[in-house]
Amino acid sequence: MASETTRRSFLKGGTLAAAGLVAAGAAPGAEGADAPAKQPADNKKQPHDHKHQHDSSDYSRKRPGPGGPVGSATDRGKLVPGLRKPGEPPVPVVTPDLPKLPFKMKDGVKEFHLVARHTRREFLPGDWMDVWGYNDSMPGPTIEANQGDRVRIVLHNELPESTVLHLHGLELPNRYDGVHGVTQEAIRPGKSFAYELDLHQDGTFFYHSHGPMQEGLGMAGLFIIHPRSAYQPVVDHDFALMIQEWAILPQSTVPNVTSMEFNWFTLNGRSAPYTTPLLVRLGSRVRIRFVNMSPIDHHPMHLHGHTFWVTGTEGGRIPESAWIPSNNVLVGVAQAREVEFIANNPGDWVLHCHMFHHMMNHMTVMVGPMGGHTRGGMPAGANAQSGMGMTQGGPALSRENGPSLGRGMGEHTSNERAMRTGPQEADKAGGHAGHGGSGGDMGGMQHGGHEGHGGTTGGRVPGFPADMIDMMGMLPEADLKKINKPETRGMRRNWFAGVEALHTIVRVLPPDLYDKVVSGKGDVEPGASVPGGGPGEMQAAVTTIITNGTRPRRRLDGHGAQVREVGFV
Ligand SMILES: [Cu+2]
Repeated sequence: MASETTRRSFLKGGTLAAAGLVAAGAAPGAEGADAPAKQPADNKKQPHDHKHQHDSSDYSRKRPGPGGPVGSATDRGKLVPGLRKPGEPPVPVVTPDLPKLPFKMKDGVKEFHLVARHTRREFLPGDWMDVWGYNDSMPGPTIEANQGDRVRIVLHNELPESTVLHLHGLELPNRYDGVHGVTQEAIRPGKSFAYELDLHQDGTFFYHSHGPMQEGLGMAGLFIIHPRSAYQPVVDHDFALMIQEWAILPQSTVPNVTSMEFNWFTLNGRSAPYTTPLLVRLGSRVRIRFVNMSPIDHHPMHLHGHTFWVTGTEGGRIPESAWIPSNNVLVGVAQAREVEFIANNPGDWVLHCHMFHHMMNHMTVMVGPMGGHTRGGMPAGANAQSGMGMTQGGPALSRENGPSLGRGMGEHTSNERAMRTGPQEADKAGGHAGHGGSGGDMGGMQHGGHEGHGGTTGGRVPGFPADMIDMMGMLPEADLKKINKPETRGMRRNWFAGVEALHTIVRVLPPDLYDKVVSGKGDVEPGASVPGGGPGEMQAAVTTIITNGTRPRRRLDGHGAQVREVGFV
């Protein structure tokens, strides 16, 4: 078997020919087990690091495949390099939806300036939240530097209160550690402080205020330090995502930083479907770095359609022998995780936190069986004692304890709701029951082809309504314009129906399509990036408006809680 031979020759240390083949980025030739082992003329120019110049010919770059046996270099693509040449410097990191912090060289020092102040961030189209950040960005702009750099980071405080800047994970002089009292005086409003250090580390770091409530308002940013020479095997794409969670009550735009329950979730300051997809060329090696700046929750980040290797933590690179294959990496609070994989499965693949509550925007009234019109609901609100989980009597889900233990923010827990969920006249299967329903009716929910079909009254099915995922058909025109960015060209028309909150999409695009999407040139049909998936339907009869109560057009229930408006267009 050709592949066996290849594998054996690789396990013996590989051949120079194989090294040259891979190093030259000869992806087409490297495809398939029977690829001819051409020897490029310039293989002598390649670096002497033979350890990673693997023969990847038994690992497919264009379709999913198992690769070599467990423990081998091509096992699930473990050490299969990207298409870049190994001698090139590390590929710059891409932080979707976030700017990079510029610097100026001053006497051999890279000088960065961070201005701490209030800013506003558009979590979803039209949903501007009042947060604190740096340089009018939240998270702050990404600091990108190289191992060996000397950097000076000057913090200018334009907040109405003192702050400090902590450079998280860096081994720096104690006086620059950014802990008020312990290592320095707090930086008063209007004042500045310069932090200066040599970067001997490399990896995924971040910076943040060391005031917990300031962190909770968003004062954090990514700090990526590239190694002197690129990690092997080389990657072609390097992304970084900061995860945050928020408690923002209806009709408010200011995060409640004392809450311990969260209804908004963001990646680089945006909620899906407003998160910008990660564009990846088919066959390339991809790194994704996660940083979790949530106050309380861990986030199991899950990628569809691929198996990745966990290659780094907040402490830096993990030795290859300790890499773990997975499709789901748990990112704990204030932890960083780096994963790498060969993007060999073409399509639009969601990348998301797998905690179900983190896959929804603002826990709307329509979500979950509690919202069913056949249920009485639970009284809103409770005191802090029961909210903290100290039960005073009865089980956790009793009428008294349930609101705090289950939905402590008090929203959508009232039994005095103005808007009911679920079909009101579901036995009119096939018709447009409930059209224009007033008051408590969830006017306009379509049956027949959608939820509650087959003549069944949804309310008779325990658990209904759970999510009504078929409802997410259409967004208002203005929101659509913001969500459909150049990076979404060629996706199915209603791609946004399936992603909320901690979601983004990794688009693994064949080279021609990748070039078109990246350049913005050339025609791209809807659905072009989902092989055989069709162009996607817009459900013209149903519109779902994602609301959070911050915009005037929103409809409120009896307690001002946010709802989704659903109706015919
Ligand atoms: Cu999560």
